[in-house]
Amino acid sequence: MNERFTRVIEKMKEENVPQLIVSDPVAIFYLTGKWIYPGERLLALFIHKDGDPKLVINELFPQEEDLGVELIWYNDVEDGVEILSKYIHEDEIMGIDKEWPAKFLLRLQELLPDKKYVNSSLLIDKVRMIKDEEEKELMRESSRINDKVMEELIPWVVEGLTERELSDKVKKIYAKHGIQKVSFEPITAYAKGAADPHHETDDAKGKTGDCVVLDIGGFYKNYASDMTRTVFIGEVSERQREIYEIVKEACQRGIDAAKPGNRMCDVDLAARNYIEEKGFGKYFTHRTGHSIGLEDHEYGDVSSVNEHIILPGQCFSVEPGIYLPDEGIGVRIEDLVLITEDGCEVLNQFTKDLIVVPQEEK
Ligand SMILES: [Mn+2]
Repeated sequence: MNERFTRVIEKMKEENVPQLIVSDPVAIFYLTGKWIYPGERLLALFIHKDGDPKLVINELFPQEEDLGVELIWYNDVEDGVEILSKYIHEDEIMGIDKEWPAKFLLRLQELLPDKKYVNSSLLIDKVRMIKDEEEKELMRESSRINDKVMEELIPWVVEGLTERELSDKVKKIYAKHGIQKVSFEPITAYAKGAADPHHETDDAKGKTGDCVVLDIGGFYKNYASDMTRTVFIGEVSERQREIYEIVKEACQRGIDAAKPGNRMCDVDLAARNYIEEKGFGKYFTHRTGHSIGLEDHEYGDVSSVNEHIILPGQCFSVEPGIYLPDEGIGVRIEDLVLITEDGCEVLNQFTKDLIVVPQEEK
């Protein structure tokens, strides 16, 4: 068993969940190093606190390499859940992950009706929250590439290009850097679109004086990057500059609060209090950030209600924003931080100074 299994089992003991079924392909990849997408078929990793994990898997998914677990095969005419049920200890609570399809869980409940079932997804989510050395290196490299993509993208922010064209450009630049998969649809939002944090890319054209929110991320060797910069086409108004500088300072204050011993909500509050002080509190309408790793959004919000004490190895975003729909102004600035023993390492090096993208003379 590898170190990650060991950490999961320690957590199981801590939280009194003696046995666990894991079905989320991301969690299975995390533990075995292998992506397996079973479609509608059963794929279940059974972990008992005494060790010797088992993966119940359909014969249609032959595995050549050693996944570090015993493979229990079934075929399309067998009842995989019944096979799985034979490994389950009768008299103990059964942890289930939230992604397990109801059709499998209900079948198991039929087979073992007297058992107590609990949602135990957090056991693995909490282990995944603390990045190991290999993951830290991958997160660093993923963000290093994201910095370069941002740098190459910004000169393309010009009058006349649509949001969609700019978003396609983002994907092309990632591809040039060997990144085939974005961690989410790139946000390339102008003015009114920028003022809507949930804006979907459309055919609006950039024009001089627009603020442009660029929120981009890609997967490098399965690890996500995510950063946001807001730039201005050709010129910037005093009002836009004022908003920009407030968000920039709020982001810095959030980053400064990202250290072991503080709580996640302290990061949120550091950014939020500053924006409130400046009179824009009600225009900062979302949480300050989210954890990130194998998925763009992982367990562990940077929000005002998360009192979890920050630990070394955590990785999350700090991304305050101010959105003024009536004025068509939206500014968000986002960096990723990796928590160290006494503070944090900011994974994005790309400048947060205000950028006005120069336009060609017509
Ligand atoms: Mn983000």
